[in-house]
Amino acid sequence: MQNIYLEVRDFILITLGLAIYAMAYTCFILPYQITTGGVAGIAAIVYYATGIEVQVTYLLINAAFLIAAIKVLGWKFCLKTIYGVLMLTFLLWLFQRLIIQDDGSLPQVLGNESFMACVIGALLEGIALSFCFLNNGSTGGTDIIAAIVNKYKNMSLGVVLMICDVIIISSCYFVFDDLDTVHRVQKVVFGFSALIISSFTLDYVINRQRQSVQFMIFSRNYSKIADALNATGRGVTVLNGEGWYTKTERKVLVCLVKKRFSVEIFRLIKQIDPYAFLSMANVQGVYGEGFDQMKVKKMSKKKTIVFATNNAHKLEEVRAMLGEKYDIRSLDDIGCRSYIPETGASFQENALQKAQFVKKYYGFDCFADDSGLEVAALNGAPGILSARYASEEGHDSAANNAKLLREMEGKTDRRADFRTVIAFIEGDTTTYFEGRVDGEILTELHGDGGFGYDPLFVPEGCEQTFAEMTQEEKNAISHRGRAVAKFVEFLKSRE
Ligand code: ITT
Repeated sequence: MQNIYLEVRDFILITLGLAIYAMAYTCFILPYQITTGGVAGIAAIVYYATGIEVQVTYLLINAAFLIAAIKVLGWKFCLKTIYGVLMLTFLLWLFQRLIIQDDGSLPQVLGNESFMACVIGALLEGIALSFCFLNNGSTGGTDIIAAIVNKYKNMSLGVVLMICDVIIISSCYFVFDDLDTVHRVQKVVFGFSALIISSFTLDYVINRQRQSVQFMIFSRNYSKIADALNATGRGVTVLNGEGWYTKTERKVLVCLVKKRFSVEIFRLIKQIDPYAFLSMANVQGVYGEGFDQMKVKKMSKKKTIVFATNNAHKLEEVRAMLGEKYDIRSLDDIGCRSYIPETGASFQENALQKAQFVKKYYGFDCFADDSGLEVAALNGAPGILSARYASEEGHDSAANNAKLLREMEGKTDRRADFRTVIAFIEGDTTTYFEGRVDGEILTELHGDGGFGYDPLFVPEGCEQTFAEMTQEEKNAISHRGRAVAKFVEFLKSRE
């Protein structure tokens, strides 16, 4: 019931705001050929140039915006905007019918006082728009674009909209070709004046309505006052204090309310304790439940983590998986060109050795992986020797693949797996993450993507080798992809 009442109240106040807007626009803006910003400004320009009534252009442009908005945001979200657009279209039509003269022109109610018309029109527009916005309404236009963009991106449209307004208002210079340059410039100046006045009025009214105050209440009857404030739905905090002169314990109530409710608070306190001591201070902003939402973006400073690898392919794969949130630096990026020994007896030991090296000599939090191919028919070879399978210098993929094909000649059991172990050192703590993918070794090379043994390895359930897949396809199922996914989960769980 309360909700219905609030909705009906919103609609009534929005309608009132729209009526003031339509009246200001028809009586003070249009007859003096002033161009404001936004869709109303475009509609005005079309009207001055062609005589097409403003509500027609206004409705057509907004209908196009609304169709997009309904698709993206849904009906419910757009209901008040649809109402705003349709009602304003109707009211613009109505007010023009009410004052239109026999020759079809709109009367200049303030005679030759064009600038006065500009000031009054813009002031009333600002007040009217604040009525709409304060009651969750909208007049469509750029609000719709802002709502759509906001859904996907946390960006401020302010600058874009301001540029649009500047273009719209400036373009009225070209419409009045029967006027001399001075008068055309005057129209542009009036347009900007109107925009500035209405924006300032809008901000002023909205901020005044949102202005909050902080009461600090010192009273022996503090508990009764706190209960009474709570009973009106307001939050109260009790602070412990000490009266320095009397050396007695005092309780201080702190209560934040909208400024417009301050008289109500005074009354309530006076009824309970007429001798209460209290202060009221304007506060710049109040954020939290029942008040505004903080509109700052979270600091998005990326955390730097070093990936201890010399393998550019691996670096690229991992950056594709983690890069958005973390600044993944390579050994090259931190100036580490030393040979990092890998002398462990397992993937885990080797990964740890590499990560420890970076942590010890460069101080960065760091992760390293050790991966390799384990072929069942070769008793798990090449395993930790995967890079150096064909030669001691290592990393000769062609030679490694050729050797693997030779070793596998005539073997019917072609099962193999890739394994990755990641060691992550953060401060003093080391954590391991493991990933594995099973598959088969082919009898010939397929594909030229990926690296290492990719052209010979077909993962289980797939028909292509890793070398025939895109990087995303490989990352989604690969040993490293799986280990990194666990690593990402771990990083996320601590955010
Ligand atoms: P870093 O030690 O500098 O990180 P690396 O190339 O030696 O680079 P690994 O020790 O993790 O990397 O891997 C050893 C070898 O295993 C690697 O050179 C490849 O031949 C093979 N390998 C690892 N991951 C692979 C993958 O995703 N696809 C194909 N081959 C891979």
